Amino acid sequence: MFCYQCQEAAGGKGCTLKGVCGKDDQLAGLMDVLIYVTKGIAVINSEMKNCSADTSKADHFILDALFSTITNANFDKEAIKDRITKGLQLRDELLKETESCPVDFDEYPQVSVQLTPDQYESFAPSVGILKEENEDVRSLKELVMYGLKGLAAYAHHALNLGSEDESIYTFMSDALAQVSRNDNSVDALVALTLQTGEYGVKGMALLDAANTSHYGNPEITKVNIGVGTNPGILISGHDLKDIEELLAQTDGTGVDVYTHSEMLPAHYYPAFKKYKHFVGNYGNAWWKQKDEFETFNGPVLFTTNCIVPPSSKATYSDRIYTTGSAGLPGATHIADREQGGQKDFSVIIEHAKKCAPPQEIEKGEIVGGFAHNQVMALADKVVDAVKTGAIKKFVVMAGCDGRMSARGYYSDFAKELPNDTVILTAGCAKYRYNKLELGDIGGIPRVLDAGQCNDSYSLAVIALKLKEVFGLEDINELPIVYNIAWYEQKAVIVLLALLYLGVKNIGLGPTLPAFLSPNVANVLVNNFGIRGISTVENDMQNWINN
Ligand code: FS2
Ligand code: SF4
Repeated sequence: MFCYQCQEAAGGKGCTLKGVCGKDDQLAGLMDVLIYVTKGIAVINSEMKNCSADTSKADHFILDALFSTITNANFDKEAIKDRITKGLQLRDELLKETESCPVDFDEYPQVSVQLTPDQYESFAPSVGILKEENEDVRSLKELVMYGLKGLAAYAHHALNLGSEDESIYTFMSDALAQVSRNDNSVDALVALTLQTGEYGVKGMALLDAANTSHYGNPEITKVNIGVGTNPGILISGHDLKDIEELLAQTDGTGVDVYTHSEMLPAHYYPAFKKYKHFVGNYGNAWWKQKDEFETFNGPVLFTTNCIVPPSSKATYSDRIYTTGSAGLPGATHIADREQGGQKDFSVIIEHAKKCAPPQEIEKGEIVGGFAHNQVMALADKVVDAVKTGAIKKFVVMAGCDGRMSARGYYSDFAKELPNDTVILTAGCAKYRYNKLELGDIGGIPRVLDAGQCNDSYSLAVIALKLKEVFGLEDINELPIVYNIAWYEQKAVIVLLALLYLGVKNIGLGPTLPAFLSPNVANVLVNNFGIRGISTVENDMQNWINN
């Protein structure tokens, strides 16, 4: 196997024997085959769109296939094999349809590959990413692929809420087709990378509109981090449609619902506040789940990543459920909703009723809900604070958390920031500082949490609005410093989106991506000022106190 798509890539280079995430050689190979088959579908789909055909089945397949290969989303080999089989069937159906719209696919072996399930694993070594020999071309192709995976995740959540944007689907198929070719120049791939960022902005805007039109605009909310006395279900991941249905189905059952990790921002939406049994948030970022699921006592539902495969000694393995693109061997998978219907969470609810209530691991409240609409409602206060000098700088510390000890940097950085700075955050990165007592500036909390990683879009909207209010020409003239933590591929699309919006000098850590070749890293450094982190002391001096 060779995989270097996330921040934990072994030795800062790539996982070769087994993934640090827990993905083994067989699963990594199956995912390579799924990506290969998906590229074949995208090549055909890209052409079919020119023939005004109905491409929705292929569009939706592509979203799920890419999403299921994101780090920590799906560890279930059978589920990945099943997707390959369905992908090959879909590819054949699409090829039949092209008879009315003849196209030549000769240069794409992804379109003609013939495989039976017993051949999937042995075929994998012939389609791994190292098959692309040119290091820079490989780097750019994978940068685009990881951006597309992140975009697929966000478009998938929007689709679950009935929101779609044909231009995003067209771009995804075209981009997958482009990276499937052997004749790409570095310049063409650099252009494609920036275009991926453009569609990243569109994808996050689509999801933002879908979320807010269904559930209202996030508003300032205090979230309980203690526990109640009823048994509970812990819901993790990012999918708001899933939590909507779970909250409705648990209402009046005597089972409470708690959010975990990236689901915390569900509390900020007005639509979910009516539920008395929506008790609070349990635990911290994803990587602490091995301890926190033990003490939660009840079932855990993963709607997306980040799953950590339980160890053989874990007592909670039989309490894990997955749904959507998420998967874990041994866990019960909740089937997709039929069109117009709901998912059926009754098996989890019945399981919860037999469990003890969660054990308290902390007490108190955290505050969040500072997405663009809420921050704009406070705009006068914020602008005044900037004008009077009460706020000197905003520091965007969005992105992901992870288990690497070097990430202690982010807690220390937040603690060391001067009292006239405000942290703008989104994503699970926030758990490094959202429980610190950082106080407020004239009533504005010093940590403003916009929501999930996709709500980084909100931070961009806020920046663009501030640029307008202050009458600036360039977003980079704002007193905003970017110190972003990344882990998986959704952070890649967020980064590409920020680059597309013209944001320069982004600090990226705790390590730069292994998939950036030295030359590609140089392009990012020279054109966008991307910079790695060093020590808290140095970065404070160079980025904040300069
Ligand atoms: Fe955190 Fe994991 Fe949000 Fe990522 S819970 S690293 O999926 O997308 O952020
Ligand atoms: Fe390694 Fe990350 Fe790939 Fe897992 S997803 S195999 S940790 S690079």
